[in-house]
Amino acid sequence: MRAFIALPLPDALLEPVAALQDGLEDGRVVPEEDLHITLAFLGEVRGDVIADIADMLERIDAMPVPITLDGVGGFGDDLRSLHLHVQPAGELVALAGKVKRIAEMAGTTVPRRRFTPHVTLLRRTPGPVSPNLNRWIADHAHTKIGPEWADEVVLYQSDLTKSGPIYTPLAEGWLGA
Ligand code: 2AM
Repeated sequence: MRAFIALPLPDALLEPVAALQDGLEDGRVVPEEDLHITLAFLGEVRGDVIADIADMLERIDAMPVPITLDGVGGFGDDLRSLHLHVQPAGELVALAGKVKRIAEMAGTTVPRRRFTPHVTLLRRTPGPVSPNLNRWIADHAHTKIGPEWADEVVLYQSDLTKSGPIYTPLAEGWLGA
């Protein structure tokens, strides 16, 4: 199955982020319950490996991490997704490293990529950006919300469908527990 490990967006950030998304059109807005910060994207993972990751994640020994949303960004020259940047606080970067090591201990190979923490807000068909969306981006370029504490790390299954990805939580670990 396709899987990743992420922090669900802390409750205190859900309302302000959903309010920001209200002004977004020109694409598929990520539903509030799916908002997250990916710590490690795993790709295709075997069921027995998933079980080992779940087991280790449920026993993770780490402290809550501060989440500050800071500015707007996008992926792709033709903007296939729009996101809020997350400040790469030392605690967050360290947690991403720890989670990656858990996945590797269980036998996955986590793609070697720079960790660029973000919260995807909108996915769209790549192509020209409408004036409305350009205005939204300009208006929100200096958005800063937080810090709020994230205290839950979740292993998700991701199924890609025509109407967007479906995320199913498979296991969770509590930070600071
Ligand atoms: P995105 O939101 O920027 O698309 C589930 O797909 C999660 O894993 C999403 O947060 C997605 O980021 C991220 N993701 C998908 N493919 C990825 C890849 N190849 N490398 C890193 N992260 C990826």
